[in-house]
Amino acid sequence: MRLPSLLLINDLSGFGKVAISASLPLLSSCQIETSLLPSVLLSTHTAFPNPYRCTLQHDMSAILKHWETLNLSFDAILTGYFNDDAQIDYLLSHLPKHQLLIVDPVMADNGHLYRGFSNEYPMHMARLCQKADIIMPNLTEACLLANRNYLSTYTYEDIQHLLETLHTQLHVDTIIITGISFDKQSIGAMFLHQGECHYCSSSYIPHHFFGSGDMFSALIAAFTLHHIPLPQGVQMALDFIVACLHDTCASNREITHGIIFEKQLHQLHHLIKGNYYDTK
Ligand code: PXL
Repeated sequence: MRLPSLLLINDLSGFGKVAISASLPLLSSCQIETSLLPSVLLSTHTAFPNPYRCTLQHDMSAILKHWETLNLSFDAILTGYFNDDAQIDYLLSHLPKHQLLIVDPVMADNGHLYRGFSNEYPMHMARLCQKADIIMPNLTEACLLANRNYLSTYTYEDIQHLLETLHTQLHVDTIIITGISFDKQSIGAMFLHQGECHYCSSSYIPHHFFGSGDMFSALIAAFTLHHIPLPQGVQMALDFIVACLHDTCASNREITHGIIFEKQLHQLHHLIKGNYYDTK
């Protein structure tokens, strides 16, 4: 019995629990055998002032070169945060063998590109998305990928139209837009999958939680690899994250220090083991 294998390409932020440090514990708890290709080394995520930052572009090419000699392949590759345009371009032509490419186009939030990215970065990210089977932008990233202005207010039909535009422009089968809220109490994800639009939501907790998107993409990747139907997987991912956000708020420590997911990891073990574990 083989566990599903996944290559996680994301940054390594020492403090603040984003990217690899938010995704890896979840993937392991979901019984996904995870390999790592770090894109950037940072002291903290970029919401802290002046983080130490070291691009691992040179290391990345050396690692991929070595892996070529081992003829490695993965059931899925999940990508997140990159250093710059050039790193995306490099990966586009050097991705190891895989069945499924899942892209979380981490680059922006609340209508703004993250610090340090060029104005051309979304165009490079769009090229990577064109190769993907699943993409999961937040609303800001979805607007940037579609090359349109940020939607500060929207209706269900606006998001449906945005999903269809992205589907036509990028030729991606499954598009999940996160951070969608139609009322004050709930927030969730709207997605286009097998030609149909769906919306799933959970309680809205009014704070900005760094790493929540990384947790979401890790869970969707894991649930997909375990053949859990997407509408069910999206709801499970949202509910799991909300439970972690409650733990984080209850702890009374700084929210920028990261989401407290540790207390809930056992839930993932039960979700996978109890219901959906693929024994092929
Ligand atoms: O969670 C997304 C993310 C990943 N990596 C770095 C970040 C952020 C969000 O701020 O700063 C370095």
